[in-house]
Amino acid sequence: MAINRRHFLVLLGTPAGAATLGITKSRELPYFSLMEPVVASETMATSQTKQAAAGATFSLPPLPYDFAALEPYIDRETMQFHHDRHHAGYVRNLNAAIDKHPELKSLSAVELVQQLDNLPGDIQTTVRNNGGGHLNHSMFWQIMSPNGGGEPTGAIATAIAQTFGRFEAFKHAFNNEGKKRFGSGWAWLVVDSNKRLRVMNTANQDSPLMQGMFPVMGNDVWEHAYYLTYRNRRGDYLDAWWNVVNWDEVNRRYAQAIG
Ligand code: MN3
Repeated sequence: MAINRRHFLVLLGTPAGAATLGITKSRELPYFSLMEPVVASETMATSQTKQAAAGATFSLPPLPYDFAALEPYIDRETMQFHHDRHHAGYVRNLNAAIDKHPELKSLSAVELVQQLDNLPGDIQTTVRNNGGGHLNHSMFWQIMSPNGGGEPTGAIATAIAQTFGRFEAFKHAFNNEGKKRFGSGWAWLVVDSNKRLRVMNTANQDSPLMQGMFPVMGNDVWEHAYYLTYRNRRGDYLDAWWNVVNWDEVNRRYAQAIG
C-alpha cells in the first residue's frame, strides 16, 4: 500500500486523527526520553559520528557503564558484542529501512512500532524486528546497573506486592515468562491499558508497545545475551540477572507508565 506523508500523519495523530484513534505523539510518551541522543562514550563516538555524518535518523545510545561493569553476572565480552554489534545492527537496519521512505523520518521509533500496520509493506518486517530491537535494547541498558539488585523500592515495590504478593513470587512469574519463551525473545513486566501490572513474553524483538502495553522492565532471553557465560542454562542467567536490576530506573519508567 502506498502511503503518503499526509495520510500517514493523519493516521498517526494530527488533531483529527488523534481524537479518532487515541494516539499520542511520541514527544508526550515516556519512552521518548530514552531515544534522545546522549553524550557518546569514547567507545561509540566513532559510530555515532558516522551516523550523524550520514544524517541517520536513529543512533546507538552509549552504554551508561563499562562493558565489564555488570560482572560477574554479565561478562564483558557479552556486553561488548551485545551493544556494539547486535544493538548497532538493529539501528543500522532500521535506518536503512527508513532511508527508503524519507517521509517517515520525522517519526520516533515508538511511533513506528506502534503503527506497523500503517507502514509501507516493504519495510514492515524490518521495522518490526529492528525498531523493536532498538527500543528494547535502549531500555535494557538503562534498567541495569552495577549498583543494582536487591529488593525493589518505591512505588514499583508496592505495585509488585499488590499484584504478585511476595517479591519471590514476582521473580518466579517473570522468570517463567523467560523460560517458556521458545527460541529468542523477551520476558516483560508491563503496564497494560487498565494501568495494571502484568508479566508476559514476546518473540524475537517484538515490543509490548506493539500490543498497546508499556514495557516497565524486560530481560533479553536471546542466547546472545547469556551464552558465553551461561551456555544453555537460561534459567541460571534469569536468576542471576536480578543482581543488576536498576530499581531507580524501573521506578522512573513505572511512574511514566501510570502517569
Ligand atoms: Mn539482545
